[in-house]
Amino acid sequence: MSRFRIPRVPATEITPEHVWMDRRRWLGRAAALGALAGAGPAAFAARADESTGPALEGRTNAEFSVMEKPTSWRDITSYNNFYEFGTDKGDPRRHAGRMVTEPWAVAVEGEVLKPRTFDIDALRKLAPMEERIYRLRCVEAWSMVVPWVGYPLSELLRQVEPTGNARYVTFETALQPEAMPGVGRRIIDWPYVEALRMDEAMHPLTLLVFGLYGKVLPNQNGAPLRLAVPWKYGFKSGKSIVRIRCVEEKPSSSWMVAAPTEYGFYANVNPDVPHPRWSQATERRIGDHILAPRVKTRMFNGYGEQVASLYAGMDLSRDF
Ligand SMILES: Nc1nc2c(c(=O)[nH]1)N[C@H]1C(S)=C(S)[C@@H](COP(=O)(O)O)O[C@H]1N2
Ligand SMILES: [Mo]
Repeated sequence: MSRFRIPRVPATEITPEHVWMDRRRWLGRAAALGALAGAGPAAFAARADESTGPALEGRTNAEFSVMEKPTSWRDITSYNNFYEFGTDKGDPRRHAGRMVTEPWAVAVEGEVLKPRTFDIDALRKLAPMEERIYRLRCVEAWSMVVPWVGYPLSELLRQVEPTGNARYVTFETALQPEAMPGVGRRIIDWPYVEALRMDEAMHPLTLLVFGLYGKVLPNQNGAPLRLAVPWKYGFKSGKSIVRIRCVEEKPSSSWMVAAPTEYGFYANVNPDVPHPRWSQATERRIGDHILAPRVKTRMFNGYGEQVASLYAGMDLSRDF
């Protein structure tokens, strides 16, 4: 394959900031070289990997970003879950290009004083541009470190002024059957819906994400906007969101409806509470050598200091 590849270093290695910055510059050069690499399907694929949208630059958020080496662009954009496009990890990259992301609007409604439909450009400009890169861990049975570009969801919610009855927030994602080969299969009840408790939704680590690696999000990662909730399992972070609703009653999510004994409302990363069909005590770092030892998963994915207080007094084996 003539497609460029980011050199792989063990992901467990802690990389100092300046090395990471150098690597980003290198990435930019590699992308430019890839674009010059000439004709042929491989060259086309390399360009398809890079978002065609405008750059989304920003500075790294020092408060929340981790120092671990980010997963490569290639791995972040080719090993995905986005069941609307199929259940294989490679399906989203193969098929998501057909999703129409322009124009795009997001309705923010329900128990709010000022319901409003936001155009995607208005949303991109809603919050200050400073410190918008959040390099965060995300975990499932596998894990990555992703340099997301976005801002806290609370910035958007504040604009619509949730009422005192707003105790939960639901996120409904796009349904474009003509572009989504996966929705013909009733694996889950489309559209994909997820939800958070209001205090979780207002937490500064709950991000509305528009880009990664300084680029507009590729479709397979949830263009044009998605959630990132780094202390929860990946499925809580809905991709390609079209509706955000503040509600009073505890909502169900697509996964809770599909398999209630397997997926709870909270889905906090918790090495001590196994999924009914597998242990969640360890994770495989995407990009690590296939024989590299699995990494111990940390409570709240390592964000306990920031979020544990949200769950004080709760039994997390029952409220899983
Ligand atoms: N709309 C939608 N959002 C979704 C999903 C999906 O199937 N559809 N999958 C979820 C799951 S199971 C995971 S693990 C993450 C994966 O995000 P990533 O591919 O960017 O790593 O997206 C979540 N958001
Ligand atoms: Mo997932």
